[in-house]
Amino acid sequence: MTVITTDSCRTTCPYCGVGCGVLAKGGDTPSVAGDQTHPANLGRLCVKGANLHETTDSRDRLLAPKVAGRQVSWTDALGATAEAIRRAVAEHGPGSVAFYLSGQLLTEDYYIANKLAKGFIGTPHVDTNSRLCMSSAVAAHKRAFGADAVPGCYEDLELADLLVLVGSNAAWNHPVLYQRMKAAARDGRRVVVIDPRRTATSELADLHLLLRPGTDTVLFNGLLVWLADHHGVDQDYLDRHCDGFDAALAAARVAAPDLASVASQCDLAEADVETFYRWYLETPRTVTGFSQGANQSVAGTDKGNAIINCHLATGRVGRPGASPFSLTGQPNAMGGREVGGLANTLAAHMDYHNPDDRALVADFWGSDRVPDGPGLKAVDMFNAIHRGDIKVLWVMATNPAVSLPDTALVREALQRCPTVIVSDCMADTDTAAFADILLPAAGWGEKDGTVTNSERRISRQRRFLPLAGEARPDWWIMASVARELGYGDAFAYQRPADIFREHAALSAFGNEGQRVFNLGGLTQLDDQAYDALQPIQWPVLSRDDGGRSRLFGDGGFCHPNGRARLIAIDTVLPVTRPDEKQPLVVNTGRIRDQWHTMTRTAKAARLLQHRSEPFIDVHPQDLLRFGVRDQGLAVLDNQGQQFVGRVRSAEGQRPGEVFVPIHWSQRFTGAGLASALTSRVTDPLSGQPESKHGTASLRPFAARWHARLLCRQDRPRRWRADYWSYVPLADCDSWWLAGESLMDWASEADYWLGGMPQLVMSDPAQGMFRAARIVDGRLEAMILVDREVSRLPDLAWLESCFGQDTLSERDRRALLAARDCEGEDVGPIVCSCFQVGQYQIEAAIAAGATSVGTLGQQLRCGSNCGSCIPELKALVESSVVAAES
Ligand SMILES: Nc1nc2c(c(=O)[nH]1)N[C@H]1C(S)=C(S)[C@@H](COP(=O)(O)OP(=O)(O)OC[C@H]3O[C@@H](n4cnc5c(=O)[nH]c(N)nc54)[C@H](O)[C@@H]3O)O[C@H]1N2
Ligand SMILES: Nc1nc2c(c(=O)[nH]1)N[C@H]1C(S)=C(S)[C@@H](COP(=O)(O)OP(=O)(O)OC[C@H]3O[C@@H](n4cnc5c(=O)[nH]c(N)nc54)[C@H](O)[C@@H]3O)O[C@H]1N2
Ligand code: SF4
Ligand SMILES: [Mo]
Repeated sequence: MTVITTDSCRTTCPYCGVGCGVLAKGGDTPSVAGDQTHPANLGRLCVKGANLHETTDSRDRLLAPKVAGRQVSWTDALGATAEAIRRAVAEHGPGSVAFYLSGQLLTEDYYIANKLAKGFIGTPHVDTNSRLCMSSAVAAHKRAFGADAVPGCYEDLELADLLVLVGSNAAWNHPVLYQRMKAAARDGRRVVVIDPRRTATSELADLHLLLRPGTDTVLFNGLLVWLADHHGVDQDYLDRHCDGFDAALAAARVAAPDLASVASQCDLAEADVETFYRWYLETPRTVTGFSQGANQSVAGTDKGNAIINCHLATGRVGRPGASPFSLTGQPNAMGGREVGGLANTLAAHMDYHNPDDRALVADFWGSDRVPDGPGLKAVDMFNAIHRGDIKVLWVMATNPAVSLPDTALVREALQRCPTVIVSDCMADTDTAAFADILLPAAGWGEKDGTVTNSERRISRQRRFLPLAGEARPDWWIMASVARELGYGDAFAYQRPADIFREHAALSAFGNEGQRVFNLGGLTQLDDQAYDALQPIQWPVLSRDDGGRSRLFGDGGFCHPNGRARLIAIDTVLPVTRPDEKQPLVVNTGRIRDQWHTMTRTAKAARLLQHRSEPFIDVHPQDLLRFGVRDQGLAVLDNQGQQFVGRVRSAEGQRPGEVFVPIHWSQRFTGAGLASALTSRVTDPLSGQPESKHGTASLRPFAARWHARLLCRQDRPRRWRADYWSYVPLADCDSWWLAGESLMDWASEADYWLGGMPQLVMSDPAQGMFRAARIVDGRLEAMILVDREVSRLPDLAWLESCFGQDTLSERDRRALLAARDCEGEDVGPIVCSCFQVGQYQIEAAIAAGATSVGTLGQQLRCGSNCGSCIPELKALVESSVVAAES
């Protein structure tokens, strides 16, 4: 969409693990476009990537360090940070200091955090939000292959004749990779989606297995049994490369003896299970992609191994179009795993349980403080903080008050912790509210380093913007604190390239081939070569090594005997189970246009058009059962922790199960935290929480009134209302509001509008009230109240009135009608790129557009990033159904 001139910078998108290459330009009008030379995306970007330039201004940024709420100099902030750490170590030992890191740090930042904590402060308590994300996949890889290595690459998802997606809504969460999967459609290629709800990804499915949540191991154990009973096992491959097949099969026969048992345990039709098994049996080129529906479970590691077992039994590992494939979430989830960001690993894929590894790392760092054993995993770390065992917590590039399960306890822990240090690029996050020391981090475009994507590909993120305010790169902040603590010699880095070379050298140090993660060929990069580094897949063993797209194609696994292991899997079902008081299962996950806790994506107004409020997807049967209405508000309650959201009638849900988004924090809404509904239950091996399986009761929110409020951008964010949800727009701020008791609007209006209104319209019989405040001819604030939410107008036109310095007389007259009488109401925006609304699309369909392609030609919708194509398709299909019935 944006024309990029030659002076643009080649960098990488900071959102998902696809790791798309971006051409970015700074200056007065920043712009972005897809990098056609990057092998991950070949020029494509999804809607989040395409709107990156709208997130780089300084609004809402943390621009200076703060201690105890007061702005201070960097010297003081670094001093206070070092002093808190020094005191905790002296009084309570190094184990009283904890680091909670993130897969959104660059590898260089991550390396420094790990070196400072484990190597010099001497605390093992370094964990990361990857614990909530990929730790089950990590544990499964290690059990099966002996190392945390993804055997395949993106091309395999295209080459596969059978693509199985387990617990992945790739259409929304790995959109560019999904476009590649989709473009690979051909005769004979099949896709199976395994997910307890229908998603945008179902569009691609030849078969969708809407299984009972948490029963994936039964399904894959059943597959192993079926393969064994139908001559589907590659005995030669097993003999040459694998251990553990007999025990795995024996366990599978107990857990999933036959089709009937699998179908009943997973709540699937026997014929569908058989179809899936038959396709798997028949198709040598099979790839199984798995993501959070597998990982975020008390049996997350087992799910991964149950999937990998079937690939090992059929010899489908690391071969073109045949591999298990873990879809990683964050842009640098993989880099974090490489530097040892997880509490149970050391660094460069070395482990505590191997005494040689510990000695090697200590030797390389020249440190005698490397801890003896693993530290606390995220959920246990916050339990320890709550108990008072941790005195200093340093949170970096993650928002645990929102993303960890059981948010009430997490917030209490943050409250109790004597010193909380938060490094973030944004000022007002739910976690920052608990910070004693706030450190402003450089954001995307301002920082420089490397990230590793889902297919082990290392890419450069490059700087193309000046630092905002006093923000500094995370590595600089930590290296400066290290110097304050007296470790200057070990942290004398001048630039990220220095750190990268050291990280690469550690990966090769004492590595005689036993560690597959090896960047030996990159240890000699000079600064210029680092700047020019092209995307490359590890391992990279020598200077002229171009990297490796696949691993283990001919065996050569990383267990000491060089063989892979099949794992015996028993059935472990979700621990949090519905009962009479909390009869609904709560599934949680992502939406297309937002990134996690919205700190950055909500800055791009168009990314809030697709879903502007927290919502609850409810099956139509459950609407009746719980007395809630489509588009009405409802309350999910988990032992007093509540989630209030807009109900959406969803045929694609299984009855008895609801879905809520994870994105809304207390900064954006009064009570819309998914983590209020999930518990601290974790997988015993990986420590990953069961975030996909909470329980709750559901009741209608008895709204007596609904409202939209619009204000210029200098008003408070949070309101005195039973329900409020903040929706930043391009030219003003706005809110959804609702209340359970009636209001006297005439006397309340000045509270909402920040002063007395000049225009008022009121119809008490209809429960309607509208008022606008205009100062010196400029629209300042406006409120629109109605008894029925469906009667509230679309805000597009009103928003444009905030863009004017002086309202025209015509617009002033139309204000209370809330629409330009001559303009068109386009309906809810479906295509964010070209701002095409649902009514426009429906009108085009009614006028004869019968395909997504035609809609694209007529309205342009779906013709840029393609993220809305599943919805366009659904609109076309629903009109066909309507016409037929
Ligand atoms: N737009 C957007 N994209 C993102 C992100 C984002 O915030 N926004 N975040 C990124 C990150 S960090 C991650 S980790 C990835 C996550 O990517 P995904 O894993 O695709 O994301 P989720 O929506 O969390 O969950 C995927 C699916 O798991 C299903 N599921 C729930 N329970 C089960 C079960 O028991 N079995 C099975 N088979 N499926 C189940 C859910 O219904 C859901 O559709 O997305 C990345 N991409
Ligand atoms: N119920 C439920 N809970 C979940 C999940 C789920 O599916 N269901 N998914 C889990 C998963 S997979 C994940 S990955 C987590 C994600 O959850 P979080 O990591 O908590 O979410 P983010 O909003 O990505 O937090 C990143 C923070 O870092 C800041 N930031 C951005 N760039 C930088 C930088 O360069 N430096 C610094 N210092 N800060 C920066 C951002 O402003 C933001 O505050 O949530 C997990 N929680
Ligand atoms: S697919 Fe992921 S990496 Fe690519 S542009 Fe979208 S969010 Fe960024
Ligand atoms: Mo994640």
